[in-house]
Amino acid sequence: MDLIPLLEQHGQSPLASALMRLDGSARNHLESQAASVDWAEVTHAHASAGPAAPAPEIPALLPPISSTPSAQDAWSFRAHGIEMLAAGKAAFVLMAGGQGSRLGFSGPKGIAPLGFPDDWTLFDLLCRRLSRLGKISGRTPLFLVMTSPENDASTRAWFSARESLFPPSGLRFFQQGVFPALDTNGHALLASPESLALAPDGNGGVFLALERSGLLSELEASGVEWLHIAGVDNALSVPCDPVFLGFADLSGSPVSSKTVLREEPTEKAGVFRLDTEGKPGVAEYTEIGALADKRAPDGGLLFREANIASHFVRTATAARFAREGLPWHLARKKLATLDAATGLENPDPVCKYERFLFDAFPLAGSMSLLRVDRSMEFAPVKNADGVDSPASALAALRAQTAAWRKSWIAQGLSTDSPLLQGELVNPGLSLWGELPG
Ligand code: UD2
Repeated sequence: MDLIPLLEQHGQSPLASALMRLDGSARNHLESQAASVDWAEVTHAHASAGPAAPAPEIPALLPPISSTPSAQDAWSFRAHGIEMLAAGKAAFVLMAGGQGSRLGFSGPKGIAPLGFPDDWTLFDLLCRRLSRLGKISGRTPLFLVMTSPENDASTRAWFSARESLFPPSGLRFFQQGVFPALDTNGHALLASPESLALAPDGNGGVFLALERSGLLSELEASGVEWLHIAGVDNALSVPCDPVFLGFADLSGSPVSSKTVLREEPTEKAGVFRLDTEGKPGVAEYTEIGALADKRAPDGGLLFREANIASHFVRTATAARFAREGLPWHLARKKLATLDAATGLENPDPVCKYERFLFDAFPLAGSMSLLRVDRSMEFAPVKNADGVDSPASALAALRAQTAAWRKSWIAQGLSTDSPLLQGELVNPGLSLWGELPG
């Protein structure tokens, strides 16, 4: 079917009229963008999640159980995880398509200047920790970076300028999908007279993007059984953490997530929950509603397993998730856009549609939750200052270094050791406070 009638059929007459106002290369550009969009999916997203969509009824939900392994169990999980890393059975997938805009930084969050010692960025921390893991296990896990069209070039450029930090042979880049930004009537908006307003489709795009890039087949062919899929924001993130890998592999479930104890009802983190059929999932903080404050008999929050965006998913399960159409979630964002009908500036917040990767979890049947120590494992960088800021993340890194140094001195480390100098222990020297050796 020709493009114009197709657009008309899907209620996109304003875009059709915008096209008819153009000719030459401008028309070709807008036409090729419009032809690449699944307009039936756009109609579905706006109808199911848009401003006029019926509020999704919150099903009856129950709190899940998480595991907090003893030190002994953690060691055995770690030993099993290191064996798996040595055999190349796990890879690290970094969700890095989001921009550092809330930090006031216009580039990829992974390279945003944070005021850390030696100008370490979030990417620096991850590269050093992966290299340390390679030293411990004898094999550095493959490092896959999901970018978005807006930050792909600058992300790749950062890594290619630092080959000594992380070898290009161990890196793969892949782009997530984009989705049209709409006005409240569901009409596609323009970024310029000849281009659509397109935004990254949320971290739920990770499975389809892995498959479309061919990387899922490469991973399966090379014997990778587990994917550690994690957000870029967390300054304490240990990629392919062997304790987590061992725990996931021995859990018997195809999906495993790390959690921290949720004590603040207003914390901006999703909460793990079970539905009445026992299916696991996450209620995002933007949609949690009255569940946020519910209390258990012990006085603590009933839903106390906070999602820290760190998940192990079996590779075969990720391939299955890629074929599932995950639900859409609406975010209202201020975005410079033009009304397609008039070509004039759109003054209102746009309707941006995102998919969340944890919406695939109910399809897993079962999942296991590993409750970890927030002070050692979770310090996200989201805001320019205050809560979840570079300053709070640096404070967490300093506290972690202080705790490690205390245990090293107690183990007899000589006081003039380089490990006891400087502001922070180099993240490439110790992952869980083990003495480098
Ligand atoms: C995320 C989690 C939330 C909690 C919180 C903890 C989701 C949907 N929500 O909230 O439950 O764990 O983190 O800090 O996971 N990203 C992309 N592409 C996109 C959008 C996001 O790669 O299109 C990445 C982004 O770079 C980040 C991660 O996904 O690494 C989560 O970012 P977010 O902004 O989607 O979610 P957030 O931080 O509000």
